[in-house]
Parts: sequence; C-alpha cells; structure tokens
Amino acid sequence: MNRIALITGATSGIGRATAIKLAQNNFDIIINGRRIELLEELEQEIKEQTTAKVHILHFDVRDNVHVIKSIDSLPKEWKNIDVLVNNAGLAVGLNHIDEGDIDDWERMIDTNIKGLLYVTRKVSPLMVEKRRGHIINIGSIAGKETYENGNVYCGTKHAVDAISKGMRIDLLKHRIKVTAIHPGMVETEFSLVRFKGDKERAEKVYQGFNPLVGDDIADTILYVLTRPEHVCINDMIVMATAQATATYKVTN
Ligand code: NDP
Ligand code: 8X3
Repeated sequence: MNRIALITGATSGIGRATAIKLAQNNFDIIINGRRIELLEELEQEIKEQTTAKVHILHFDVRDNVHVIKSIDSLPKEWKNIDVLVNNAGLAVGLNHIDEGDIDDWERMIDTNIKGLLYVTRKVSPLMVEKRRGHIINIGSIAGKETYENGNVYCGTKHAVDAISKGMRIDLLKHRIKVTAIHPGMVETEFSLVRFKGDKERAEKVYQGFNPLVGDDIADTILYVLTRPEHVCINDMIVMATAQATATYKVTN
C-alpha cells in the first residue's frame, strides 16, 4: 500500500520535484500551494507519469483558518498522512537591517515560521493518533549560518532549525520522526521571488556556478524516507559541490 505524503509549496522548485519523486516511489501525494493552475498542471503530470493518487489542497500556509479548513476537508482515506514535508517558504528582499522593508520581513516570518507551525499543528495530531509519521522541515544553510543582508531570512531559518529540534523531542514518545534538511543554493524560483520578479538579477545568482537543482533535494528526501523504521536522520546539510559555506563558492 502506498504511503501518503503532504507537500507544502509543491507548485515550484524543491516541492514540485519532491512531489514527482515521491509519486514515482510508492507515495500518494497531497500537493499544496497558492497557484491553483500550477497544482492542476502538476496533478495532470503525475497522473500521466505514475500510478500515484493525487489530491490538491489549495491554501496559503499563512492563513491558519484556511489551513484548518483544508485539512478538515480531506476525505477520510487522505487524512491518513504518513509524511509531511514543510517546504513552502521564501526569501523576500536582500537589505541591510537598517534599510529592510517591514512588509518583506512579515512575509518571511509569516510563511517560513508561522505557516510551518500552522500546518504542523493541524497535521501532527493525525500522526500522534496512529503513533506513526515523519515530518521533514526544509530549513536552509541560512539556518546554520548568517550572511550579510540575510538578517531576517536567516532568522526564520534558524527558527526552523530550533523548532525542528523541539518537534523531535516532543514527538519522540509518539514514535514520529522529524528530519530537518538544510540545502545550500538550489536553482528554483527562489531568487526570482527574493528579487521580486527581477529576472536578470535572479539569473546572476547562478551565473557560472553549478548549483543544486530541486531534484537533488527530492532525492535526499526520498533517501531519508526510505530508511528502516528504527532509523531517523535528524539533520542534514546538502550543498552543491561548488559551495562550501553560505557565502563561499567557486564559479566555473
Ligand atoms: P520556489 O520559489 O521555487 O518554491 C517555493 C514554493 O513555496 C512554491 O511552490 C510556492 O508556491 C510555495 N509558497 C510560498 N509561499 C507560500 C504560501 N504562503 N503558502 C503556500 N505555499 C507557498 O523556491 P524553493 O523550491 O527553492 O524553496 C522551497 C523551500 O526551500 C523554501 O522553504 C526555501 O526557503 C528553501 N530553501 C531554498 C533554497 C534555494 O537556494 N532555492 C536553499 C535552502 C532552502 P505558490 O507561490 O504557488 O504558493
Ligand atoms: C536559500 C539559500 O544561501 O540564499 O535558503 O540563503 S541562501
């Protein structure tokens, strides 16, 4: 029988690649994001390529009322969630702290910290009930190190790191695994969002550099999810070979 995985932020990048990877490897998939047309496209693609079942949950992780309603609306068989991938997240802006935009800060805090908490608060009791489950939080190298102009984004990802440790302790007695995966640079829509649609600036981030792609992280997630029942990978930093730290990388 297939396991069921709920992936937040599945319309693009790491989340999209993970949905496809898991669907190809004996998971039925609940996909989430705000762009409904991209969720429908992904559903179609997965159904054409695999035998996995797909269910769309269209909500904004920042809206707790909608998060609650969406999870409550799941048909009974889909409530049996085995895996939650808390992936939805973003960086907005890249400024010194004295020049930062408060709206950008709030979007990052609301999405990366509060959104992750809202979804976890609603899904984890379903796992506790059956004493089984695996939560994977997508942190970042920005949650392990802090770089110039990264201030609030780094803060949100440090919070994801700390919350992941707390979840692991609290959910231990229920035998629920918690894994935090911290990628270095991955070429996705991440920089386009960070630079508010400035394509040229976003492309420069990866110019001459050989970054990770979404599928590399999807592959890591599949590895983590296919360890024996008694093994939990707590924490992983995954970087491109061309990157050593948040700020130190080599170009071709
Ligand atoms: P993308 O921008 O390609 O994907 C982000 C996903 O998050 C999209 O599917 C987006 O969907 C979704 N999302 C954003 N805000 C919300 C929201 N409020 N509610 C629901 N879904 C939302 O970026 P990545 O794939 O790179 O990012 C995925 C995660 O990986 C993030 O948490 C990011 O911080 C982290 N990360 C990324 C790295 C990188 O270099 N790319 C490195 C380290 C970590 P939609 O717009 O349709 O809602
Ligand atoms: C994304 C990677 O280095 O831009 O989390 O913060 S970085």
